[in-house]
Amino acid sequence: MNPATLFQFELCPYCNKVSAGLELKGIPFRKVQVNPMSKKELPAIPGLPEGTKRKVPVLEMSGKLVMDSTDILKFLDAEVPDRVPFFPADEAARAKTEQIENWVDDTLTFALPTVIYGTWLEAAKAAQITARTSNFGLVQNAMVRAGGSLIMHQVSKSILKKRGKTDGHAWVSAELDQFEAWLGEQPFVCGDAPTLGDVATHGALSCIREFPMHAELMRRPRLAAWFTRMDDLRAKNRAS
Ligand SMILES: N[C@@H](CCC(=O)N[C@@H](CS)C(=O)NCC(=O)O)C(=O)O
Repeated sequence: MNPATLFQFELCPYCNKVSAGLELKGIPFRKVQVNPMSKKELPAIPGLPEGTKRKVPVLEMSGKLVMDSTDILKFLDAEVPDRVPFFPADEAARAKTEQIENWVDDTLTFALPTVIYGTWLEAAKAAQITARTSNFGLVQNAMVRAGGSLIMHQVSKSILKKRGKTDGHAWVSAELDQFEAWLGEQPFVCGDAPTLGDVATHGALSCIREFPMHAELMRRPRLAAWFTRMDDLRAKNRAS
């Protein structure tokens, strides 16, 4: 199989959802870090109305360009249906796993930046990671290292305000309670095998690996066991 190309930002939860899907399916791929300011690496998407905001992730695979993390995961499942099917056959299980993916897109992806950029220390770390992984020139790199944490911290504050929250860690913690309730005592949210909801949640949560919230997550025994299970499966299936 020809390697796919994932155009992404390193700390983008939507992009990390796609990485999780590609790894579980065993699809070889390379990442192209997109410059968040110019987005010059992003390929032109045919048919995209002029003036549409260009976003990551974008996946190039089998001669096609696909955007939007949910559409990309559906596309991957159609391309490689037999390995780790994302959609269970049972209707109720399918509705549950889709509900969890919607929660990832509508809630978790907004809550996570508040524990990635929420405190000055977190924001400084996020700026370093962005500068390290993005395709910046020398001047931009220095600017992001210096000013990125200010902007990121502001982004976190504005998300909290918009969502009527005051404390990002408490918010993410409450969302993790919700995911634990969905998980129950099962290995994965719909039983013995991972489905879309596991892929999306594990992908999005991968963004906080280098941040203090990750340690909080790993202090929850059931969640930590699930997270490690998903990590192991991704490592086992990942195309070399
Ligand atoms: N619904 C889209 C949302 C993608 C999205 O919002 N991506 C953000 C990065 S996390 C983006 O590219 N924003 C444009 C920008 O930063 O200029 C998906 O699921 O892929």
